[in-house]
Amino acid sequence: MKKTDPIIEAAAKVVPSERQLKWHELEFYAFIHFGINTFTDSEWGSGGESPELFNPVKLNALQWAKIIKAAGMKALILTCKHHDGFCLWPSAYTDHSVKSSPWKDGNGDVVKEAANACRAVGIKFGVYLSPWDRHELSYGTGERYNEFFKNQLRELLTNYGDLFCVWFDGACGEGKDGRRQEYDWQGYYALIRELQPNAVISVCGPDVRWIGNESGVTRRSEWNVVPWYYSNAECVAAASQKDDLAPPKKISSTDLDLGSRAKIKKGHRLIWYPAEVDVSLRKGWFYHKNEDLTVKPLSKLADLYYKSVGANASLLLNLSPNQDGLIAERDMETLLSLGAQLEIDFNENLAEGSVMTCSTQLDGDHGAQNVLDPDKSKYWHSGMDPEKPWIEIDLGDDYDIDKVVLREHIRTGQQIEEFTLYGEVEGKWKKLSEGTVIGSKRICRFPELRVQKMRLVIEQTRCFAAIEAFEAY
Ligand code: FUL
Repeated sequence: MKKTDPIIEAAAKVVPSERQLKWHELEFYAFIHFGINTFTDSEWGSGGESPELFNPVKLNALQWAKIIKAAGMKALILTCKHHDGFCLWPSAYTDHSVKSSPWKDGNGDVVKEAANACRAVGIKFGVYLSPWDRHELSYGTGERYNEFFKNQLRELLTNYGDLFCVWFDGACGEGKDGRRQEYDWQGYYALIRELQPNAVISVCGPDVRWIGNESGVTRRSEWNVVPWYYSNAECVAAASQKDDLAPPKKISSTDLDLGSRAKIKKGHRLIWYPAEVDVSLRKGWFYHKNEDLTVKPLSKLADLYYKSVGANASLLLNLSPNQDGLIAERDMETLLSLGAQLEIDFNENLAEGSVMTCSTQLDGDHGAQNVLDPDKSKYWHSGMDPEKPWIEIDLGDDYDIDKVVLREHIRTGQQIEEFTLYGEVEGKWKKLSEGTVIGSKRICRFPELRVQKMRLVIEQTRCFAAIEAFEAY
């Protein structure tokens, strides 16, 4: 039996928390950027905007939720407060909110409407709360602002039902001579764990990692297991857009290699810190009429989906309701066509009912047939330190296939470092696809081929191979 390096062995033992496992299952969900910026035609408000401007007369959160669901997304994260400090809920700690606006005579609550709409259609709800607040006078005072921020956070954590996510943005454009606020991250996290223990804390938080750009680009290998310091990378309030004055940092979410053997060999403590791709349907995050023509076409969206969800990263697609409080026609049509396209793409799993074999297995309970069982606790396990183990599928007949979906059993960690997928053509194995990590989900796409048998070879793994699902389309 070959001896595995102790550091690699340690990496192979890092596993996700229950809340992260639940988050992995969501795969594709929506951001909504909506607020005072929607009414001032800007992306970053100054904090000096009048709440009088906020009046989305036709606001219909049910329209948002229904479109999100029809597009194939499973949750929504709402910008409850962006950098301008305007709150979409009637916070008791500031007047800079919906309660000072003409909308519903100051009696409205967008957060409540959005949370209820999500519940009504059966998707999850999460909150975005910008730590950087350009309106709040106590910003920059240290403890006083931290108390204010925790009070607002508590309102969101207690009044809107179960949250699946709290999204903290690292952006801060105060500049060199601006106010400097030291955030009490640990205090924020403790409050979230206490009041919403199932919610992941994303970006400036320990559970979900920012992909490192806002254009939907993923790395060749998105590792879930990375050195711990990446969970701090965004917390320095200096890492996002428009932040030209920030000093270059040594550790960055944009690093190309986060978790390869070479990276983790340095022996730093390792954590489960999976990636999320945040990208907007339009050019900007907020609605601007003059960006109506920038709505991404279906082909681009499908590509984004395959390159994120299909490459072990979740996709957080941003929508921008307009001044009426509605998702505009063009955006809606594109989203509905995306939902329809995904349904067609994954309409019938041709692997169902097939026969699986394998080169090696841990024991009688971990055979290859398990990968066809929808029960997530059943998986193929190769046994320890295997030499290029494989599983093979016999579809029982010839089928035209152009996609194979693979899932590692991540409950037992992320193990696979390299794989090749073959199809049998006229008695010979032809390479269909190859890649590095599989992780939570890998979608292999290749030119359509008529095949009956396919073989997945695990070329390199950390300690063993554990595959939970093999699907063919
Ligand atoms: C960035 C912000 O500055 C943008 O306005 C937007 O909210 C994006 C999701 O994150 O850091």
